[in-house]
This record gives sequence, structure tokens and C-alpha cells, in this order.
Amino acid sequence: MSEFFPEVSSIKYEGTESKNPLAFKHYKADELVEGKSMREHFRFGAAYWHCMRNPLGDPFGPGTAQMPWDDGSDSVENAQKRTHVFFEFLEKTGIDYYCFHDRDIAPELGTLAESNSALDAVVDELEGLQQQTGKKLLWGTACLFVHPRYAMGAATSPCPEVFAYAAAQVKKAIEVTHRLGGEGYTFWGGREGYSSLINTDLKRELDNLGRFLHMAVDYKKEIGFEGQFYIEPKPKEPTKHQYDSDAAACLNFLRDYDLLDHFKLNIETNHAILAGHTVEHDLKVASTAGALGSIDANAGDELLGWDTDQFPTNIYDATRIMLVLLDMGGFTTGGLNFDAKRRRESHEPIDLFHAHVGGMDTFARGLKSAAAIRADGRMKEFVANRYGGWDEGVGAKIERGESNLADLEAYALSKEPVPPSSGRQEMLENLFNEFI
Ligand code: XLS
Ligand code: NI
Ligand code: NI
Repeated sequence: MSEFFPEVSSIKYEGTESKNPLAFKHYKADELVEGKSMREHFRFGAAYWHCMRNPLGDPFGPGTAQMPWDDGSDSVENAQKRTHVFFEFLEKTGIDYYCFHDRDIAPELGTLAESNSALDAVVDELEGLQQQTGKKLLWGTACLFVHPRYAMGAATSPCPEVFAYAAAQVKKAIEVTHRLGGEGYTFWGGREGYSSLINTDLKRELDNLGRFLHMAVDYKKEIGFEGQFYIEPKPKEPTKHQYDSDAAACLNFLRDYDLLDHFKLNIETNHAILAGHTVEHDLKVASTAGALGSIDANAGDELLGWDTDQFPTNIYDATRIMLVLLDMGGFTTGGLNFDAKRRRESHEPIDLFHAHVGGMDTFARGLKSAAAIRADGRMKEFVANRYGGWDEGVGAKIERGESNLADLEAYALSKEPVPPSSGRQEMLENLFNEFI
């Protein structure tokens, strides 16, 4: 097997004393935290689209990423070769999972039939590499947003032919995900949204999206694909109003169209921020509904305000994410997929390694801090006490469903409420900092 990153050997855990930039200081795959190995807590994934296909361009200039292995062509051979580069990267970083869009791994050719056979040829290669290395597919997805036919949406296009083409593409993408033993399949809205109501039939578009997802559920059953379906919320970009704007909007949509039993959410940090939330908010909304499935880990930049998809390096944020995840009991089907790209200035292949190693170490620190906060227990105890009134007296009666407005009026007439004691936000923020 030829080597594409000869300057990098397997990344090892060297501990906090190490000065080696390509060593883990905190991530030790087999170290147990709360009785489970770090590897199992995270189920780290790498995004094929960012690692292998993102040229790192911006609206003012072309890509800068050096990809010496890539001949720049749309050939199947070139696409197959990239899979070897990617698996070498997975092996050297010790990332166990990956995610892809159909059109990242294989080229889109002149006809759907040609594109499908190109996809099959690349999937053959991926299948072999998975067998050789033990790496696994976290989820697959279809790219329904790059080609101009999808400029007005895919499942929500005003044009039924486009809907049909998207359906065919999803059918094939689910098949290859199934063939590769994928543990999930993601629907990110892409261009499912609109820019102006002046030309949009919103009800029709939403109904069609519901129909589309039901067809996918039916097909999944038909072929016996048992991976989890995910919806990935995002509020804007590319369209001004994306239908899957945040966790709450997705849950409402899924309930409305009777799809909630078949989907969980894949929450992405940068998307939650664009929605005006923190990521822990969206994670909590999803997990409270029993629907937190997977995480696209990245970071935004508050000064830029778009989906910058940076690598996560903020230990506070990682701790908050890991607290929600540990409180939920961890991942079942999902994982922590680095949906992140290097900055345009970080154009050398080795930067891919620095980026992922940093993300993994950041989450290792977040995991340890979150576990320490849970073991300490003061935070949880404070919250339990804050709501303790609900465990007795009138509170317990309300929660048992034994009260009505007239009862509560009689109670209120007999007694002025005692104001609750301080929320102690600052004290708790200080307590949180004790663990970072
Ligand atoms: C784009 C999304 C996308 C999904 C997969 O903003 O994050 O990359 O994760 O389609
Ligand atoms: Ni994403
Ligand atoms: Ni994104």
C-alpha cells in the first residue's frame, strides 16, 4: 500500500507533558471514563467531504488545499484513489468512523445511470478498505444541493421531475450505505427552504418533504436497512429560511408528518449557533424528546456569523456538549462526526492531522471535565433542590394531574407565594470553572 502522508506516523497518546504537536495529550482511546472507553464515548467520525473534497476556497478566491494525490479529474480511478488516502488518514489518526455524501466519494457524470455505476465502483473500494482496516461508516447521505437542478430545492422543488431525481438519488445512497454496513443515514435539508414567500407555496413544499421522507422510510424497511435515520437542523444558508431550522422545528415537523418514530436528530454546533441557540440548547431539546441521535462537531465564529465549520477547540463548549451526552446515557447509533474544515490558510495535508488531533483532544478534555462535574454532584443537587417544591404539597398535586384552575385559585387566595431563592447563576458558573 502506498503512503500518502509519509511525514505522519500513527498518532499516539503521549500525555500532557508531551510537546509533540502530533500526539494526543488527553485522548487515550482505551481509557475508561464512567466505565466506558473514550473511543466508545465518542465514536469519532471524519467527514469525507471536508477531508478529501474541500478545496478550501472562499467567495474571493479559489481553493488552496494541497492534494498531491488528486489529479483533479472526475474520473472513477481518481475517486477510487482518494479512498485510500482517506483510509490512511483514518488509520493514522485512530478515527473509527466516517461519513460521506454520494457525490463526494464518486463523481456525478452525464446520466444518473453513469453516476450510479461510478458510485458502485467507489463503494467496492470502500468496502474492501473497511474490511482491511475495521473502519466503519457512521452515516451516508445524498448531496441534493450542489447540482443546479436542485437550486430550488430537492424534495421541496416546485418541479416534480426534480423531486423524482432526488428520490432516485436517495434510494441509491441508502442502498450503498446499507451495503457498507452504515449505522445511520442523514438528511440535511440542503436547499429545502425558500428565499421569498412571494413565489413559494410553503404548505405544498412541506407536504412534499413529508411524502419524500415517508418514501425513504418505506424503502429502508423494504431493503432491511436498520441504520438510524437522522435529520440535521440548520436555520439558514443556503436558503434564507430552511425548513429544518432548529431542533424544535424539526421535532415539530416530524410529529406533524408522523415521522418521529423513524428519525432522530443530528445536531451540529455551528448550525445551532446560526439558529440563535447554543449547541447545548439544541442537544437538550433533542434529547428531551428522546431524539438526540448524533453530533456534527465543529465551531462557528461569532464575528463572522456564517457556517464557518471550524474545528472545535473550546474546552468549555466541549464540556457542555459532553454533559448533555452523558446525562442522556451516551450515543447508541450516532457518534461525533467532525463536520469541520481547515482554514484556507491551512492548506498543507499535515494540517488535516493537526485539526483532527486538536478536536479529539478538546473532546477528551470535555469528557473528563463533564464526568468530574457529574461525579461531584453539586450542580445536579442544586438543580434538584431548586425544583424541590414540585416533589411535595401543591406542586406534587399539580404534577399528578389532580389540580384544576379553581383549586389553585382557592390555594392562591389562602397563601401568597414565597419567592423562590436565588438562581445562583454566577456561583454555578464558578463551580463549572472548577472543573476545567
Ligand atoms: C451543511 C451540513 C452538511 C451535512 C451533511 O451545512 O453540515 O455537511 O452534515 O449533508
Ligand atoms: Ni453537518
Ligand atoms: Ni454545517
